[in-house]
Amino acid sequence: MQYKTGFQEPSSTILHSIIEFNQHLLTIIIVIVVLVGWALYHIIVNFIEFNSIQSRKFTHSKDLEIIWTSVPAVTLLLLSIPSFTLLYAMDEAVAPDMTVKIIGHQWFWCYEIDDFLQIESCEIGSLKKALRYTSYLLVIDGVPAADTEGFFRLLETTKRIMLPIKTFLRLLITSADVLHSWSIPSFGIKMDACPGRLNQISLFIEKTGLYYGACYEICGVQHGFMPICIVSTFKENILNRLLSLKN
Ligand SMILES: [Cu+2]
Repeated sequence: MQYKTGFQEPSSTILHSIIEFNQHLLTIIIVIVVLVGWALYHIIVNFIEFNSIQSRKFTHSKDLEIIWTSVPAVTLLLLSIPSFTLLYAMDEAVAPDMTVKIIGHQWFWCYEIDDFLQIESCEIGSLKKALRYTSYLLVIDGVPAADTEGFFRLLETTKRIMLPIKTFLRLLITSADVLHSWSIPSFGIKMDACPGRLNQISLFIEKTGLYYGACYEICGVQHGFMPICIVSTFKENILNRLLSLKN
């Protein structure tokens, strides 16, 4: 979007649902603002205390009180249904195909994938060790511009994490030192990384691409320098990569 007033282009089912809910909310908000605005205008113009006989005699209305208490209450109740549905749906991890453990450090991210350790039935067999990546900020300041063309300053990492598309992923997020927050806006994900606690969130990436994120919890002097970079690709590409690692 030209003026960056909206969400990033959604690439996960979570962000699709969030945007849908946001539009639903916005519609209701507009209706409320128009109705309340119209009522206020009508009252100010037509019922000035000293000019109108009607308003001079008016002191109390039970019916009005019932209406302006119950209508907002029912509106809020109706809004809570899609809101809670979305909230619980985001929390649910039904039979994930792959698990990624994400550990925040001062000031970099570590990733661990050990699903391929003991899959005897598949072609990969078992890898000797879990896949572990440490992903630091890629400093491009001072590097000749020709070598870093297309790179985003402060968003590139030394290692990009490959994740499969159209796969139910489970992300387990924790921290080794202080509070961090692992977030990728175009996935609609923002999960706290707390030391001593394992937070879980599910992810279903819809399309291939390169996705950037960052730490969203002020975690020290280099808080702004621990970006996240995810490459989403077809499952086959990742399996081929794993096969090449095995040999
Ligand atoms: Cu951090």
